[in-house]
Amino acid sequence: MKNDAYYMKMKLFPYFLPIIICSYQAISGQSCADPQATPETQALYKNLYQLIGKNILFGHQDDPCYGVGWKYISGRSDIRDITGEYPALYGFDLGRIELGWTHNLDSVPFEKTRVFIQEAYERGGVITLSWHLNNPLTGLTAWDNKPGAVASILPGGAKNELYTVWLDRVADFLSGLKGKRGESIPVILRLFHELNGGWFWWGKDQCSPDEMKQLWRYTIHYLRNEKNLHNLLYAFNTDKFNSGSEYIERYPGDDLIDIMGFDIYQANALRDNAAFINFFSKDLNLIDSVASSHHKIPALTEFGYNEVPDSTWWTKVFFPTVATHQIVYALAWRNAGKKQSGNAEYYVPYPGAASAPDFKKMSESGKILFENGIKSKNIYK
Ligand code: BMA
Repeated sequence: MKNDAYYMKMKLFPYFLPIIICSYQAISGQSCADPQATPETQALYKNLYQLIGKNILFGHQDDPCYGVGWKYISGRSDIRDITGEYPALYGFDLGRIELGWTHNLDSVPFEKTRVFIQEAYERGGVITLSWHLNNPLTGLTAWDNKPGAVASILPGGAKNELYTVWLDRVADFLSGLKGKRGESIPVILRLFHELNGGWFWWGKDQCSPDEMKQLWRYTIHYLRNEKNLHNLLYAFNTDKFNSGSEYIERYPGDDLIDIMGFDIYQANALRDNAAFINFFSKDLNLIDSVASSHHKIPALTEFGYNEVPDSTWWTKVFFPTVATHQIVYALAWRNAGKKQSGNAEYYVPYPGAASAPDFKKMSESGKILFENGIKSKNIYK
């Protein structure tokens, strides 16, 4: 028999419902780390979270800027030339914005980046930004890996003031990203990438795990609270890694991070398809479980096989490996084309490239999303 207490509970249920839903969202990872995130940013997070295990957004660095054999041709994109569609995700880099330069380390003008971001957003695409910032201690490039730079920009350090000026310049750019209704365009900010490697000044041999965590906390706190930026999701990403404990060693905390990813390239010791698949699968398994235990979104934040010398690489190596995992996006690195050194650098095919037909075939799988697929997801609503 149902007693009075039962009926009382049923009466109060509607009042408790919002509390129940909010706690469920926090536990299930359905809300992003910034409690003040703009509605579009929250929607992006929630919708990406829903895609876990279902779809993978295909991304490309600098996609509308240039490709193999062309630069700044309106409407052009190597991905679009092959598939008829732009990618679903667009990567750009802020390196040198900190110096007040008008163009980045790869000569892309920031004014063009801003316009490309707006156009990508209007097409329903997702934007991620990396930042190859110079070494604040020496003034040399991001690859100047002498130790001490991280410590120098923390509060109390000799370069802390300089670093805040650099963050102000980043914040100016980010706050200028507006959609047609004047809303801020959401951006996935991928800071201090490949931090378990030793090649950048923020790398593992250049600072302690604690210093790195402090830098993350300081940076996000500054952008969120001092600069009032609430259109950002933050991506934490290592290079390829050997274990869950290596991955998490420099992770700053669930209250700061939204996306957990890693970068991997088919090169050097992993040049062979079998060796690459083996390592790649192992890291995908690890990222699946680490992201799921932290209720975060898993991603492949950079990948590539330079010049894609295997004509069936997309359907025989890349697709079967990623398709059985949880990552929601995969960002192929830039199609720099022929460089002055005579070497070429490109990670997605262009018309006439050996792997172009195979890439087109993969694009028709339905699992990997490009422009049309992402548009239909209404990711900002
Ligand atoms: C590297 C190469 C460089 C480039 C840098 C930053 O991997 O593509 O040519 O300057 O990324 O984009």
